[in-house]
Amino acid sequence: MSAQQLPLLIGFIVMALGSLAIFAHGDKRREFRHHTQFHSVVPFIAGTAYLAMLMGTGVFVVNDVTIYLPRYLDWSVTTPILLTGLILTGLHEHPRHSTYVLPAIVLDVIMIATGLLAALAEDPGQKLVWFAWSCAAFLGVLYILWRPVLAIGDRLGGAIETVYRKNLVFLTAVWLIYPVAFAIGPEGLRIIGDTGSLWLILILDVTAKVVYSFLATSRFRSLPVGDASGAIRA
Ligand code: RET
Repeated sequence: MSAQQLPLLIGFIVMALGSLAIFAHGDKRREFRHHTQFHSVVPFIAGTAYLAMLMGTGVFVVNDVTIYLPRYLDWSVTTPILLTGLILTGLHEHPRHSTYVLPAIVLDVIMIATGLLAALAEDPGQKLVWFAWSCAAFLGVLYILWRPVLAIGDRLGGAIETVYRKNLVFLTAVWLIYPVAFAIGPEGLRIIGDTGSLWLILILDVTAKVVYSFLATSRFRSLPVGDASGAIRA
């Protein structure tokens, strides 16, 4: 097994087991069970991507840099799921406010797609443009989470708002490290090499997907039925 394959194998195993653990432990009450479903599929998707990368499917070299295509495909599906779960929590499941979900997903998918373009771009100037564009889309996502959704959630109040705030802080803190990891990695300034970058992204992915999802779904267990007022009224 090569040095690159070990973090990929660990990623596959941790994601597969994490998916099962989240499904087994998450809240099963009617009002909250969709969060358990959302969050347990996230590591399942990531496990699929890690399996593909472990076998070398969709892994290719461009301009001396190894590009892991399954990683970007994974992120473009899992990050919208994570955002949808978080935004629904912040909006207390109110269908009236769910219009915030789509713009957040669009910005998020642009962030991942232009991140892939930044990785693929050979010209340093073009690479910088795509990196900056990806960061701009990311700021848009953070704006939606921290301004309108937080304001609506605060107005609606209740214990579910505390869950939103805790999940929001955790998600923001972890997601902010991704652009830094990209910038210092082989696709960017090449301060760390391919293997180091795989380990760093493994730690981030396990934290953002398994640890976050486990905590996020566990937090619903402490909520009384009826707290997601929008779901009950709808
Ligand atoms: C990229 C490219 C450079 C600029 C930015 C990026 C942001 C990536 C993020 C990824 C989050 C991934 C998660 C995966 C787990 O499900 C694409 C590295 C801003 C925020 C949370």
